[in-house]
Amino acid sequence: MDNTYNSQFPILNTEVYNKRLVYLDNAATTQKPRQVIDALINYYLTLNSNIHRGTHHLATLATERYEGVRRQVQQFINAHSHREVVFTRGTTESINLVASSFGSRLHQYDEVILSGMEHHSNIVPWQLACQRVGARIKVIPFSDEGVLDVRAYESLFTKRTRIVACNHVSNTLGTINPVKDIVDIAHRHGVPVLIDGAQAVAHMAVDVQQIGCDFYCFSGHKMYAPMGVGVLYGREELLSEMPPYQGGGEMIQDVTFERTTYNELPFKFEAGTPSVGDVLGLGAAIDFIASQGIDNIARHEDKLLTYCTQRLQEIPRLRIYGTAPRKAGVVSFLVGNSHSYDVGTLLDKVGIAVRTGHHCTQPIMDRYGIAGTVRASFACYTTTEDIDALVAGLKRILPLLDSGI
Ligand code: C6P
Repeated sequence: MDNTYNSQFPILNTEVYNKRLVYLDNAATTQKPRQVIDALINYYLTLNSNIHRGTHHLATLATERYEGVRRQVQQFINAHSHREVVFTRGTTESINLVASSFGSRLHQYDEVILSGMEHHSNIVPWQLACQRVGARIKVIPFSDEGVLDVRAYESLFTKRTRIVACNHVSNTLGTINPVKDIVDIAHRHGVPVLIDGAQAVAHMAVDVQQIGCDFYCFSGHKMYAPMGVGVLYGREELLSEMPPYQGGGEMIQDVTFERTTYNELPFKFEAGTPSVGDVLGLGAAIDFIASQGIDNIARHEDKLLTYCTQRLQEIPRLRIYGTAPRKAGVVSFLVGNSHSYDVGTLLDKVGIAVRTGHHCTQPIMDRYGIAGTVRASFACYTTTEDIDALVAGLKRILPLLDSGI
């Protein structure tokens, strides 16, 4: 991996406050390569039309391309069928779809198991579903290092457990969770599992059949694609049984004022005009990842993680949150008693973009008794120079932090 990326990712040449931008906020969103931006522009320049509806040339072409990306996604995550790939607006919508549709089966006293390190997107939709019927949420605890307690997890199952939802990679701690084990244990109890893969798909090979999960959710914008598109993978058998999430155009077969029958999968879950251009951008992003090789990206980011973790030891009173043995390229930390926001604001002044705060994971913050962390997160174009810049930046701002500014 080298800085030829600067020509592929035009935004990486940006200067902030007359300094080279060091972009270390990739868990929030990755930057977009030129081929993704081109796919989006070309769609609006040459293809723009509504899909599945028209018989005209443009509509037919756009439909073919859109459905082509569905098959690309199918291959990308090794789904059994393209009918198992539903386009959504992002991870949040994918999880809400399942919590609302599959969640309509929940009854009073039923139980949903969530890990203690979930993003709010994988907590609140389940709370809403549980609150509607008087079901309840049980939480898998995790250690100080940020490792899920699998034994405690096993002990949470009862006859009333209806679903397990857990992330593949924690956006705050970086932990790579043992998703296959989580699924195997749940399946032994006859319980389906949703995996939130928002922080995984751009960083490691994902094979939904190998994991064995029932649902897998991710966002395009965290994998070099445009914002506004995401994916819900669902096992065909489950998706077939589930009621629609939203009603509207294209999700129907026949409509009268008395009753409606629904379209086949996956269209039953894609009501209304989709973000066609963004979906084509997602296809270009999958091509981009394939051109780099997902295993090369994973190796590169793993080296960066080791390097970053080592170099951060040079900063006095710096504590890393999340030290699991299996981690992705996410490093959360605090320096002394400084507020994460102060560190992030000062780093910004030297050109370094990190995220600060609770990262939409307040229960993790409560677990450690802190308000937030500073988070550096990597992508394929991140370099050791970027990490050197982070360390140099931290050294530079330390006196300001010490003086309480
Ligand atoms: N995490 C972060 O800075 P959406 O917003 O729908 O694309 O993704 C939601 C989401 C769900 N699960 C996980 C594990 C996530 O990390 C995110 C998004 C961003 O960490 C923005 S809060």
